[in-house]
Amino acid sequence: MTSAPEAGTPLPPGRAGSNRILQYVLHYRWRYGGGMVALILATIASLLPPVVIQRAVDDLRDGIAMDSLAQYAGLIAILAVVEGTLRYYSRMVVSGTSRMIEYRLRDDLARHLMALDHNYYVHARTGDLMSRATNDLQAVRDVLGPSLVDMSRILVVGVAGILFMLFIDVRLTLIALVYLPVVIGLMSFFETNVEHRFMEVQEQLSHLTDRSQENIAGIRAVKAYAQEDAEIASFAQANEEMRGRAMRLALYHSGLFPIMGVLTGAGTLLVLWVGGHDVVAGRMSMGEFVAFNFILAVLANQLMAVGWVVAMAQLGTVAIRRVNEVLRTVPSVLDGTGTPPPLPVRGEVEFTNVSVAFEGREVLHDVNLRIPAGATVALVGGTGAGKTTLAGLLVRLSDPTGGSVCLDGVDVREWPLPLLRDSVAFVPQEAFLFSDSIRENISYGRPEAGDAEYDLATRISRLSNDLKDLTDGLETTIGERGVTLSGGQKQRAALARALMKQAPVLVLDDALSHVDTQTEEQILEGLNDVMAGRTTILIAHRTSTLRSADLLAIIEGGTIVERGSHDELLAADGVYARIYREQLDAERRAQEQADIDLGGGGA
Ligand code: DGT
Ligand code: MG
Repeated sequence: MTSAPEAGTPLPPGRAGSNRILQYVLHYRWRYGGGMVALILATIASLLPPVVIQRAVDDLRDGIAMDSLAQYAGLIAILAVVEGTLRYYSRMVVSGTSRMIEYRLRDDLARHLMALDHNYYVHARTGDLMSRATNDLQAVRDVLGPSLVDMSRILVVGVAGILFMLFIDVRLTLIALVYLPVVIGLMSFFETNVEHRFMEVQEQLSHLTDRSQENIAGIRAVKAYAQEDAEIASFAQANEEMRGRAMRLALYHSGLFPIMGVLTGAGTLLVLWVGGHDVVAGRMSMGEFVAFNFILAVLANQLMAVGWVVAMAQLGTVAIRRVNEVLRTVPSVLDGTGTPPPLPVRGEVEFTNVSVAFEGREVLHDVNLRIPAGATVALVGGTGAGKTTLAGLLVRLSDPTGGSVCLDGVDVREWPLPLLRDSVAFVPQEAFLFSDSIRENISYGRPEAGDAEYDLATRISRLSNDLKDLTDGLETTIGERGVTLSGGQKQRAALARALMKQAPVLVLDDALSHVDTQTEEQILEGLNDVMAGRTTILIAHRTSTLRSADLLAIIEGGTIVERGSHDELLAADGVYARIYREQLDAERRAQEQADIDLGGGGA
């Protein structure tokens, strides 16, 4: 059998077609087995008192001594204690196991969500994932715990009860169960309906979670556009839809229970009538009649719960499917299995005939670029040109659809992912900070860093100037996603974080766009020192930033159309020269406008 991996050991991410939940159930088969045995014994213990009562009643008719009556009573009491203990044990074991499975699944889900790549999150919705990781996981636990116990109990009581009844009187048993076919028909009707309704409820819940999450995360945009009322109205509408769906589910969910009550009640009535006649006619003893009714009552009690349990099982099935859907997604970026590259990493980067397409649309094609170890290369191009996409290939945010990307002569797809990502410090276009202290944020991934490293990173990123103004310096907590910092501060914190890694390759994806020109120049100057001998890929729009690069690669129409140093490209008088002149013009006009404004204000 496939043994489930211990929580804490990395799982092979989502083998397609594997059913993680079933694997766990099989893994705990002995615990489940123990619980089931206890359950069966408890059930038998619960069905024995009627037999004792049968004897007692028959003995009573024949006239017995008080002390043998006390013996019967004592026996029933002992049976009750045995049953209770066994039932407690089985419920404890099975519920406990379901919680263990829940814990492992939660662990797996978290691990899997970390393993899934950029592409997955382009399509996934946060709220939906949150809903699956919480509500659905709970439903899975319930079905593998309490619901499983209930289902098994009903099954065992059903089979054992019917056997007991058959043993007493076959004809009466058939009469008592005349309604069973109706029950089975009803069950299948409710089953499909509950499943559909529950699916609808969970989908709407995902949608609601998603909306709340977006509204809270995007509260600034909501307020800036005065959309509070509109958002509230649209949320209310979604919530109303949720209520409607939940009510429809409740209709089916609770419907079977009372119907079962009526049916079992009718069965009991028939038995009383027919059985009563049998006793009067002497075809059945009084004891048998009492015992039969007793068992029937136990059975009816259990059957009434069938509706409830069927519904629960249905909910569980849907939830299992939704959790498995996430677990089964195979990440498209998998750890390389080739021979590891030689260490230490030098930082030579080479793009060969690289093309990238998103959903059939080609964004980059036939890109060739070699960056010698230690060089600084700038990627230049209009917005949407594919600069981020190209740089992202190096850390495998996605993989190229054609061609190859090599670091130190080894295809990045062959690299072990952790080593690859340790070797390349990537400062993304949108700085992301966690709601933690600045220290925790910049030491992200390097918790063991010492003071000297913090000093260097904050000095080069010029974050040190801001730290003086912050109440607690490095220990200042910066709110969710760094809301208490300015755009430029966030970018510099992200830069400091990347510098802490001291990786052989640094990628700055428009990482200084919110920093003023003067500070930017200071940062680049400082970077020159720390990056000596290391490779830097610089993406920027300002030509003042770009001119320091050894090589500029101009991307247009999905490929590199020009390359060379700043001076060479100006001399060539091509695309770069045009961009440069346009920027100079714009700056000059801005300056003139400022002079006019100043002059006008002074007059
Ligand atoms: P920027 O940052 O505005 O200066 O532009 P670039 O040059 O960094 O552009 P980039 O690489 O982010 O995007 C190039 C094109 O590819 C653009 O049309 C958007 C598209 N694209 C980028 N990432 C994805 C993705 O994950 N999925 C899809 N479907 N399209 C993407
Ligand atoms: Mg970009």
